[in-house]
Amino acid sequence: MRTTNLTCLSLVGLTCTFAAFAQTDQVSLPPAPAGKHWRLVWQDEFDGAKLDETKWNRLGDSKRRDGFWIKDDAYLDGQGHLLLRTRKDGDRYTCGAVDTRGKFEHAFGYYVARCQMPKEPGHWSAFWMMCGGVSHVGDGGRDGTEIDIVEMPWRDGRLTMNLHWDGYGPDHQHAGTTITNTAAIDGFHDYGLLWEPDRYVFYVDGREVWHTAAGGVSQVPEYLMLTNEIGTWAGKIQDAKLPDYFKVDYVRVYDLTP
Ligand SMILES: [Ca+2]
Repeated sequence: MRTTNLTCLSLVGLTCTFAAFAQTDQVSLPPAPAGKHWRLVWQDEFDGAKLDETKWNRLGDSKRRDGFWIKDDAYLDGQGHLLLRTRKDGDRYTCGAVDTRGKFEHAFGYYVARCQMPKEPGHWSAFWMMCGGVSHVGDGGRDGTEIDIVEMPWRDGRLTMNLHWDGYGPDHQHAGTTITNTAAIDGFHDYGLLWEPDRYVFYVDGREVWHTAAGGVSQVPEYLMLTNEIGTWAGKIQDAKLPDYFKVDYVRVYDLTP
């Protein structure tokens, strides 16, 4: 984000406030259907010194997989980013997570987060959506689907996008894909979801990587989640040089309007 702002400043000499607004318009969005256009309906640029808790809940302090979600591990760096930190705290490993449950819940539209993934093994980052209906068995995923816009448990450029519905017990249903994008190992990248009433389309840096109608497509509002989690899916946390960070530059949500 800072790079973009500097570019805007150097090119047109405008204020930071205007540069940030101009950047909002520079997000690459999926093509809008004829007669419609995208409207920004919710965003957090993570500017300022403190996380806006009118938008986000910091999760914890609670056990989560092989570690703990700790509120103090979710904070702003003062340079326009949300940091979800993973660290060793005595004998335990802790990390940060936030969601918008009860604060922003939405169905359909385009959702994008610009993220820099962690480097070290044993923990993974995700940008995803969730609702209570995920646990309802029956009606496929129409009554709620866990939508994993991106998860990166590996450090070789593999990314995975997943859907889960009808609970997490014997009736659990799943669809997913794994892609390789070695560019994702370094720097910030955009992870997007176009959620239409009859399909989902997943994007990395504005490029479609998967589309599906698995589960019949959720028809209910869902909240956003940005999480880091500790577990062996991502390798051995004991081998990690900590602290390590999942950085998020912004989250933006767009709706189609006439
Ligand atoms: Ca269901």
